[in-house]
Amino acid sequence: MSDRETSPGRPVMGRATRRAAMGGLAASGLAMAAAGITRSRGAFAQEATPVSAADGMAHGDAPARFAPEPGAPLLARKSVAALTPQERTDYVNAVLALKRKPSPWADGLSVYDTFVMWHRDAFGCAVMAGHMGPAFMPWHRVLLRLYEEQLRDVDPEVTLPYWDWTVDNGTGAPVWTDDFMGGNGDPAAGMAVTTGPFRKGAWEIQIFDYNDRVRSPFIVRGLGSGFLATALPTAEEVEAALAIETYDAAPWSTLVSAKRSFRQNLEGWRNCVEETCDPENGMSPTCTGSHDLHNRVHLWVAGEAVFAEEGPSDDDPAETPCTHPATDLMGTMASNSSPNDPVFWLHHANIDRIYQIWLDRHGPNYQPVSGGPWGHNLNDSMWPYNHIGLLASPAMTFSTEAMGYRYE
Ligand SMILES: [Cu+2]
Repeated sequence: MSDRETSPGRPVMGRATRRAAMGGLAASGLAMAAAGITRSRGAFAQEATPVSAADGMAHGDAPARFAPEPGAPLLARKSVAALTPQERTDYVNAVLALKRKPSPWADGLSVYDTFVMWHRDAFGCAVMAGHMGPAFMPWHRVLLRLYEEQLRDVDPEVTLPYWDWTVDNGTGAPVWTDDFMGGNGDPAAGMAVTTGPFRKGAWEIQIFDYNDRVRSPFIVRGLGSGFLATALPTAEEVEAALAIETYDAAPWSTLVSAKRSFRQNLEGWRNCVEETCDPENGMSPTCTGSHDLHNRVHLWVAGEAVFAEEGPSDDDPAETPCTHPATDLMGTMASNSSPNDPVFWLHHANIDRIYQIWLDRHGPNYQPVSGGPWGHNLNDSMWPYNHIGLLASPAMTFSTEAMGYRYE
C-alpha cells in the first residue's frame, strides 16, 4: 500500500529499521516471490517456492474441496461485537493452540506460522498470488477458510469472527479488549502490544518479512496514529466500492482505476502509476492517492507513519502533494507477514463479507476469465493451495455457502 513514492533506483526504505517491513504489505509486498525462492525455510523450501505459470493447472474436473460435508450445517461467522464472553475466550484459545500445533505442511513451523509464511510469500514478484490483482478476494477467502478449519480442528465450536471496522471503529471497540486481541501498542515499550493474550512475551513472532532487519518478536500496533490512516473506512466508502459493477479490469494490477474495478477499490489502491519489482521489497506500486478500505485498515492498526510523500487523490485531483515527517513506527499489520497480528483474520473476514455482498448484488462476474497474471484467471489453480493438494481457483469461491459458511 504505498502512496509513498517508490521510484525505482531509489531505496524505498532509507534506514534498516522496522519501517522496511512496511514496504511489504503496505507498500507492496511483492518482494517475496523472488526472495521466497532462496530463503524459505528448511524442508519446506521446495513447497514454498513460488511456482511457475507452467505449474498452474485449471481445476477443471478436480473435485471441489470446499464443499461442506453433506448435511452439515453452515458455519455462522459472527461480528466480533456479537460474540459472547465464552466465544471470545474459545476463539482466542483456538488461535493460541494453532500457534503451538506443528504444521502438517511445513517442517519446524506451527500451523499458525505456516499461514503467516504463505501470506508473506504470496507477495512475491514471480508469483503475486494474493494481492494487487483480481485474485485478491478469492485467494484470501481460501486462506481464511483453511484457517477456520484448522481452528475447528482444535475446537469444533469455533468459527471465524469478522470485525466491522465501519461500526466498531475506535480504540475502545470490542476487538481491542484484554480478553480478545489486546490493546494498542505501548509507547513506553516501542509500541509493542503489552496487553491481552497476544502481548509481548506471550506471543512470539517467528516469520518475518525478508527485508525486516529488526525482526522484533512481538506485535507492534499504533492504532490510528499513522498519518496515512488516521480514521478507519466508513460505510459510505464501502458502499461506493460495492456500487462498482465491474469486478476488475485490465491490466489486472494496481494500475487500474479504482473507479472501474471493485477489486482495486476494495483492496484500497488509488492512482497508481507504476509497479516495480525489487528482489527484497517485492512489487512496489507507485501511487499518488491515499490508501482506502482494505489497505487503510492495515495501516490504521499498524500506525504506519513512514512514508514522506503523498499526492493528489482520486477524489481531489487538485490536491497539492505534501510532505509529512517520517518516523520509525512500523506496525505488524503493515508488513507482508501481517497475519502475525491475529486481528488480520478478523479484518479479512470483513473484507470477505463485503466480497460476498458484491457477489450477491452483481452476480459471479469475476474477471479475467483468461489473459490475466497467472493465478488470477477464473480457473487458475492458486498458489500455495495447489502445493498442498488443494485445487482452489477463483471460480470456486463465489459462494460462501458452497464453502460451508455464511455471515450473520
Ligand atoms: Cu493479505
